[in-house]
Amino acid sequence: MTTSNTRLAAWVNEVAAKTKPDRIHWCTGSADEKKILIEEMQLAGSLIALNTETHPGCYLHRSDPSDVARTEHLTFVCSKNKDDAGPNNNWMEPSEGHKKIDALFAGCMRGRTMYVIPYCMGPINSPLSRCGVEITDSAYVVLNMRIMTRMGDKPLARIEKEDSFVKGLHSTGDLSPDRRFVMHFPEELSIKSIGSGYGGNALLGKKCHALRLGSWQAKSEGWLAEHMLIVGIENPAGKRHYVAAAFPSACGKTNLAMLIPPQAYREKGWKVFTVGDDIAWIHPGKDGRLYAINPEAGYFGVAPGTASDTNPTALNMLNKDAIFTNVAVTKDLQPWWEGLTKSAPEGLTDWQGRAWESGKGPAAHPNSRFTVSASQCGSYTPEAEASDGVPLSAIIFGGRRKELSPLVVESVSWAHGVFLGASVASETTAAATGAVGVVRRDPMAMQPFCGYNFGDYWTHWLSMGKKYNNLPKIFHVNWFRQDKAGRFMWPGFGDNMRVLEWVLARCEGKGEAVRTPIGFLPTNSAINTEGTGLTKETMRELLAIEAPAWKNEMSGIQEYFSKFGSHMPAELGNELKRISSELHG
Ligand code: OXD
Ligand code: MN
Repeated sequence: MTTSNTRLAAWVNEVAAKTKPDRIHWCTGSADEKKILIEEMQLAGSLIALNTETHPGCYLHRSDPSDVARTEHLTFVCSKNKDDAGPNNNWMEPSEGHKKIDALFAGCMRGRTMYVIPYCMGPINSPLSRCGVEITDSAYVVLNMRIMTRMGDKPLARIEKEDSFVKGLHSTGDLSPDRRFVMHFPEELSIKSIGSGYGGNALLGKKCHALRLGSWQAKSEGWLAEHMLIVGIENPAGKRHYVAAAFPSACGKTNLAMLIPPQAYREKGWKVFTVGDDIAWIHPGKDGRLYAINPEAGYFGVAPGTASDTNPTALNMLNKDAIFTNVAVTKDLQPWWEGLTKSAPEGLTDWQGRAWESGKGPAAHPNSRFTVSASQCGSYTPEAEASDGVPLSAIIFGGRRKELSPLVVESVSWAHGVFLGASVASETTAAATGAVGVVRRDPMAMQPFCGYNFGDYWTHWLSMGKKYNNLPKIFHVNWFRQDKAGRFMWPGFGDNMRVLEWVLARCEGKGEAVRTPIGFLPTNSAINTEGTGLTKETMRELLAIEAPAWKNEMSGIQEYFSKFGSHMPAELGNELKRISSELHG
């Protein structure tokens, strides 16, 4: 197969001339293609079939041990002006970026197959969706893109019709971190990534296209590309609300997207529907509301901690046709990870293929993953295919913070909501290389993903408040508060429904709240804690505002904002001043 699109054909030829593959395969997305790729990978030892009785169609892939997470320090935005990338991105001048990375691509596919993957981010017929083509030498990438995007013949036909696509060039290279780069050229709508086979670095439709280039395009076209799950919640009266929520990587987006309400809520008729677990493309509608689509078609979720009590919906969708990366396996080849069962079964093989021994580190890598089609999710809703997206009632920002940040707070205005998003801070996780558990600023959970200057990004967010009059309400939540003994104070998971109930009540003009300097907080009895065993004292603590600690936080935010100099929108400075003065008052 080839293509009638001359730009695409020319680019594929140009890449082949540079990388020198032995053969070129245009991916169609067919079932036969999948079967052949799996067989080839099994022969090469890069895919291991799991237990066919308990996990039919499931496979394990083990990465190079130095290639198990996103590498933010090797990720660049190569815009013409450094200022456009902003202090939140690593920057390289575009011609220097091309030169550096092209030297690594020279001849890198010798002896390998070059796969050409046409893909579509978003429902195939939606005007809000965007297409791309990823060229890669990794069959693992092809199999994952097949699940995570609409891939093959249909996107190619759309590309040929529209003559518009993002160019993504990827090679695993020699997998050395010393020769690894992920570069974005936003003005050219192109991506080049070499030296890693890891999801966020290698499945270019996801973070590189849908977030970094997506956010750049969204700014110039008047929409938002966000690191957000999308969930539908139906109340007992049958009214369905959609909520988009941004949390940093590995902070429970998949769990919230697939939440199962507590039994008493289910009995009353509350229902939850999953639209997406990681990325939302949000467009203003004619009615002044914001509408979200999930550009992805599958989940690339964190395995550890996924269990029958934390996320039974996720666990149930992993019993067939899933790819597991860097998990452990049991004696009879079932996937296993920390948290799956109360204790580790005998005879585990760890994520590096070694016999596992207790006390010698985790059996599954802390950032081990599953890849599975969204349609296998028990709470999947066909609304995920709606071409205009789903209307948002609320936007929630959240971080992982042991202290300070209350369970939930509602913004007093759109500008204050943008401030709440811009001031998100969170403890780092294993989703990126580097230290874990360190508090860092992660505005809108987009620190690793915003493809341009955060100052301009916040200005763009603020502009929505000036243009549209039916916008969702904005909230901030923190599920991760700990007591002095280091125990989580809030039960989380399904019980987060209790907070969402208050959030949705507020969206309907109900729900009791008190105005504080940092926003509207639920009154002490506004959140239903029946059946949780939570004491009044714990709830009081979860909703308390400690003025000295908050003043300190405001100084930290001010210092952070000052990095963005003249790009910093005045409105956020005004919010900061207002809150600081109310805290002093
Ligand atoms: C992800 C991430 O893989 O955020 O979604 O790292
Ligand atoms: Mn993510």
